[in-house]
Amino acid sequence: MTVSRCRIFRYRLPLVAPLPLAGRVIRERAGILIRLDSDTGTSGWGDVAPLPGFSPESLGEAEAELTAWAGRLRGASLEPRAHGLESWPECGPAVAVSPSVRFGLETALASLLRRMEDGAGAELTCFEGAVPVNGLLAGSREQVLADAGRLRDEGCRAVKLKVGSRPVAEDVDITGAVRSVIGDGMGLRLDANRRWSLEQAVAFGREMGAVRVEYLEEPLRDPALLRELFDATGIPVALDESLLELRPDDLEARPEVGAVVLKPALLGGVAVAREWVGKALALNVRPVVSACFESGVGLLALAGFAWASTRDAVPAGLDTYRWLAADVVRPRIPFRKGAIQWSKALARGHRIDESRLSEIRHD
Ligand code: OSB
Ligand code: MG
Repeated sequence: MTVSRCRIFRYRLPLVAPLPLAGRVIRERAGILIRLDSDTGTSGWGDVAPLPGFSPESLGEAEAELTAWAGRLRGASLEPRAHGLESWPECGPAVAVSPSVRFGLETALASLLRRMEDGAGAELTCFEGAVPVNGLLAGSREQVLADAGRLRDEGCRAVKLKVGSRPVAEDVDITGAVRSVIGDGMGLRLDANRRWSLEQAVAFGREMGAVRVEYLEEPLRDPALLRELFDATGIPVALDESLLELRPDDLEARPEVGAVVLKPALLGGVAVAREWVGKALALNVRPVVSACFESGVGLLALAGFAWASTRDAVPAGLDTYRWLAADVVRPRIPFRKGAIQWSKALARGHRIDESRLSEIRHD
């Protein structure tokens, strides 16, 4: 079987509220869908959406790369049971690919191959499972506490609160308030996006006293001090931004690391993220598969990857989908009981909404 066509479409999705990200504010989510068609009449969709402030590549750069790939992929042969781009002779490691582009190409290929094996049916990626979602808490105190209550009532198993942008004493207070709202039964994760000095983080940990948290994600401006923070507070840390400077083997001999936050669109695709999952599980570190505000196409790929990685054992960072006021998948992907449940039967009821797409012509 060969790739008969590779089409590229731009999308722009409104957000439910302006989203503060790495010192800027985005008001809509722009990205690209790629559609690979096989000569046997099956297609696979992939999502390429560099995140401003986080991705090294811009959307324009990703688009230029994809246009080049579209030409290269036409006529490429497909090996049904192969995994990832590496197994495609035309697309080996020698070809430079930006992280978001690799994620989109790999997932489009994986969904195409999966559908060829399953016998088409639905248009979207099929996996069978229910992936628990880590509810994301950001914004004002009122907003955070209201969302925490709602997520608890929905049956969510874990929430992640953004900290580090208020004075430490206020973060201590709001963390305790969230714990009171969610009770003892839910995981509480904190993400400081490297805003604290060691002194601030130690003060936070000490003032928190008995309030239990699962981990503190990227607490420090200087990540070289994470071990010192752990020794002073006993709170495990999660690595997110730091992973871009590390290799999976670097997780060895890091007792302070309790979790790794894996965003395939930033790390350089699913194959790379899979290596992190393997190493993390071997070391008893929790792999938390997470999103970067992808559309429903990317979200389903991430949910499928999370399911393949840890089944329902680790709530995944997929609540970013809630920020999208519209989607390219119609109807929207449902969240039920704090989880993304998906199956071949459900997938058949969903379609790509082409009215949301504008095709980029290339030759
Ligand atoms: O700081 O972890 C972050 C999404 C995009 C960019 C950065 C981050 C995030 C998330 C994803 O928080 C959601 C999650 O991890 O639960
Ligand atoms: Mg983070």
